[in-house]
Amino acid sequence: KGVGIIGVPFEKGQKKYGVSVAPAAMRSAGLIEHLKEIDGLNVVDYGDIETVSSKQSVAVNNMSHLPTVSACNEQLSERVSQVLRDGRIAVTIGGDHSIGVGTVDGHYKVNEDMILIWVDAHADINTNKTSESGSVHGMPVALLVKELSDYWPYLPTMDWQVPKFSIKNLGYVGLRSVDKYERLVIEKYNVPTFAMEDIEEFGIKNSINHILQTLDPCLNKPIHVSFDIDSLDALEAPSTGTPVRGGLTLREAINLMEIIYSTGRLRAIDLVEINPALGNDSDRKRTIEAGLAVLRAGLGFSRKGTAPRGILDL
Ligand code: DIR
Ligand code: MN
Ligand code: MN
Ligand code: MN
Repeated sequence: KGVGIIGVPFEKGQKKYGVSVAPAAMRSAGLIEHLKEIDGLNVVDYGDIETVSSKQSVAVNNMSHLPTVSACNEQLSERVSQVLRDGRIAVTIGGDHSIGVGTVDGHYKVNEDMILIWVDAHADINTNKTSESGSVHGMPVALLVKELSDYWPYLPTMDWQVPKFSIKNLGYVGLRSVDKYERLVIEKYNVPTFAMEDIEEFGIKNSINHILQTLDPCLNKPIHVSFDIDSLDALEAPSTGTPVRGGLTLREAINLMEIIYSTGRLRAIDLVEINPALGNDSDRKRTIEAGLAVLRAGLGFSRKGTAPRGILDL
């Protein structure tokens, strides 16, 4: 059982300073050590993606920093593929959520039958025509899915990324801030979605099981979880760029990740939008701890404690 860690110190998919510091902050909070404490988990750090500001001056209407976002994701996609080909679970620490383009693209290249669980307060399925912010972190899902490719103009610098992933393999958990056209797309394609009101009704366990069952009735496909820390309630994870009240408790998020882990098919986790520059020390600490808890739950940490190696050792 192995995992490969990738850091992506990237923040050009949104407008606030600080989300690029998250990989360093997570590492100094003991990310690698904490994961190594999980029974039988072999952890390799694949380092950080080099993020450079692109010199290319292409401008696409209502899409900020596209060449820079594209350059980062092109490298990230390769790195994720490499980790997966090494037989490891790819754990990517963002960075803002625009890096979901690279992680999912990289995963799809290795596992074409993958399903994608997008855990977020937001649906991130705007195009440059529907976005009210022009920030690419609100657009990664729309860039990835082939069904929406006709809704985009030609995107210079993005030729490396051909959308092949089908929206039929996507599910949402935690939504509570969905833009008008995003809702239209979700309804048009009938994307299995457990927004907060649905989680209230069915509970987190039934919600995720229903999504897994719907996307993959035979229950044998590789799973990718793209986890935006703002899916958590703003009280649980205050240090994030677009916090929304009324979200998942950390207990629900841990349980969600435990359930997905227990399928034995979780192949990639993204943890994005932690912004250590926002809030005070206590906010920062709480948010990073929440992120660590989510990752550990997704990688097999048991809240019951570590199993003894052999009963006779006692
Ligand atoms: C909004 C906010 N829907 C947008 N999206 C965020 O900018 O498109 N995603 N914050 O994480
Ligand atoms: Mn997001
Ligand atoms: Mn979000
Ligand atoms: Mn966000």
